[in-house]
Amino acid sequence: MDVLVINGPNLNTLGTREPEIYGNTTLAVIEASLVAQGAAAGLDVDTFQSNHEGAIVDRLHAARSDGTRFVIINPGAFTHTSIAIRDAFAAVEIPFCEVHISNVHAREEFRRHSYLSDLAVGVLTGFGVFGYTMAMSFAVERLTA
Ligand code: CA2
Repeated sequence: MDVLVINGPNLNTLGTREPEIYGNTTLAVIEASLVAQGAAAGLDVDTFQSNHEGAIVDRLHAARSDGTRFVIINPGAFTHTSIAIRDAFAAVEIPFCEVHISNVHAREEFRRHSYLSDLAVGVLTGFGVFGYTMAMSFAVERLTA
């Protein structure tokens, strides 16, 4: 596929709790919308969610040989902890955009550091689930230009 959308831990429960922070859209709806947005531009989009760090590392390794040209990732809490996911991105050398639904800079101090941001093409944080749409628009622009 062309674009891989990865969501990390707990994001499978989107839309079911803490709607004041994360809204009430489910991950299934977000993923379907991104697949449609990519398809409208002639791009194949795959989606992946895991609560397990190693599974995300494995999926990134697989992306190296499955044709993935761009990754959109909301790493969830692994943003702030995972050198392993950082190292996987560095190894596969696939450009990526980091997305956060909430504004991580307006929350606890520990959310202000990301192990991924300096490797990312760009970071979208605080735009709600619209951040995923914005990231996909960027991917379409980049891959179809
Ligand atoms: O704002 C974001 O998108 C985050 O990546 C979400 C992570 C958090 O650890 C990051 O600091 C910022 C947490 C995801 C938790 O997912 C939930 C889903 C539904 C309800 C509650 C949490």
